[in-house]
Amino acid sequence: MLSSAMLSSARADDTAEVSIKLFSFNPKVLEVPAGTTVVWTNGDAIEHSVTNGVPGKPGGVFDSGFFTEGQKWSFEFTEPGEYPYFCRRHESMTGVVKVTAP
Ligand SMILES: [Cu+2]
Repeated sequence: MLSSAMLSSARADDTAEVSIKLFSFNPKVLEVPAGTTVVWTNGDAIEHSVTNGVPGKPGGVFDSGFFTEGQKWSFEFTEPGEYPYFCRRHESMTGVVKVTAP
């Protein structure tokens, strides 16, 4: 049985989703408030990565490593700012997470 305290602590807006399909991140530009966990889901039958920075110049904030079809990887963004990212294996694949003040 759910108590009212449990209900009030459940925050459905704490996560945001990015799908990876046909060698692209969707949405390519995602804006979220600080404290949001972003979940990437790979819908391609090939490995991709979600790597902070720009191709050839990783930023070092996050790097998923390679993950494949049906797998998910998530990262919680706690600091406002702009976080570009790319796939290490397919450098035409780029995206941005824009984190605003909560
Ligand atoms: Cu890739």
